[in-house]
Amino acid sequence: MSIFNNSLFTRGISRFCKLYSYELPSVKYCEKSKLLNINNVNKCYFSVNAVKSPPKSKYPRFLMTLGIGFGVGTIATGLYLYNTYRNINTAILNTATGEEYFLEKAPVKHTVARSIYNPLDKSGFKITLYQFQTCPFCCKVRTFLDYFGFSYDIVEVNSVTHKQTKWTPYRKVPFIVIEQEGTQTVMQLKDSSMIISALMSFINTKDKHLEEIVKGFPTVCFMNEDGKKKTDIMNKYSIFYGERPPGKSDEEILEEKKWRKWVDDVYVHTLSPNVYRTMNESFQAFNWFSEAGDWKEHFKTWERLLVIYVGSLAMYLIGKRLKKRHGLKDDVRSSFYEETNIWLKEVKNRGGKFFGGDEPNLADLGVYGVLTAVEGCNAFQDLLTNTAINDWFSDMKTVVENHQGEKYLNQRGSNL
Ligand SMILES: N[C@@H](CCC(=O)N[C@@H](CS)C(=O)NCC(=O)O)C(=O)O
Repeated sequence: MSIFNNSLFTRGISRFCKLYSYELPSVKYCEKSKLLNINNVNKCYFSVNAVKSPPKSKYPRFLMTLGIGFGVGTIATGLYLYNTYRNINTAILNTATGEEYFLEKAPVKHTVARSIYNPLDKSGFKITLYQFQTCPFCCKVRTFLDYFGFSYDIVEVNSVTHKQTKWTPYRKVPFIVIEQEGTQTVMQLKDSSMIISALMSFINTKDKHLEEIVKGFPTVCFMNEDGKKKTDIMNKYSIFYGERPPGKSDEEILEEKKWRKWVDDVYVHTLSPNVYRTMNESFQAFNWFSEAGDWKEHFKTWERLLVIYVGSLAMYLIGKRLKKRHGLKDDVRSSFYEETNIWLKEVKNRGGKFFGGDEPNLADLGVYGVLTAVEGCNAFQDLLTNTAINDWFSDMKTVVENHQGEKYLNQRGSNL
């Protein structure tokens, strides 16, 4: 996106300069009397060769360049100030009603990288997950879908060309497209936590259709502390329980929500600086991503190599910035272990196998999901050696891979 913007910007500037280096000299070469004569102005403009050129001097060119620089600077500053002023003074009117999740028609079909089918899924949904195989947010959504036994197709998005997502203005993954068997309804659910909350609410409420549920998650616009407009999704960590007793105390509901948010706001940010800690580890991680994501299958060779080489260098550098931004220690591994231990202590305090008790809840699925994104990296091997995560992690793997939550989806039945 930024490359595209930069090239547009550069093209704009070069056109601007071309325009002026042509027009300004043509005016300059005109005799004063001709310039004053309205009838002669056009003639003068379009017949540069007909007018005798005065001897060239470097100073007017220098002054002209200075003038252009000054003009461009003034315009840029003006636009910046205008934008800042507009941001601060434009009232934010949130009219979102959840209608933004509905598409007029199903998007063009792209190659399905993998299909997961579970005969116990009676929802009638045809779900397509658009993802990067090793993006932690995508791994979180896959973990949720697998645990509850949803059937779904996977479209692997090309992270260089984004060819598969050109039809939508949403610039991130994961998102899912849901078509409903026997109806024209097509929905696009965006953001990993919103997707999980909406589908969990669907499982929990027999009397509500997904079409109504998504309206409880409107996308809202707000201003952050720096005066920048941002968007977020309301209630994205909230689950609707309908009339069915949730079988959980209020405290458990709040704790689950709090730790799901911790996964997105804290835990996930310990991953990148660890995975891309050194140039070597970064390169090794990208090679693993290529293997796990079957990039040979989905990308052209040059695209795959470009992503591996440029990506590993870029992420190594970005990893350093992320370390600062998210307040990780210089020894990034120790931050990774510390946060993991905080989580394991919470699990232990609850006394069960999982944070959710005998069965995992959405916080368990969140932590496990994002960790699977780095399972093949050195950082994860170090985590296994230096913390006691192994037991919880392998218990989670068993329940997710065996779709142990499928009974809940099966009991919920069809959306219709
Ligand atoms: N809050 C979003 C974050 C998603 C996100 O940041 N995805 C990254 C990939 S891990 C992305 O799509 N970045 C844009 C890009 O790579 O083009 C979610 O939970 O789904």
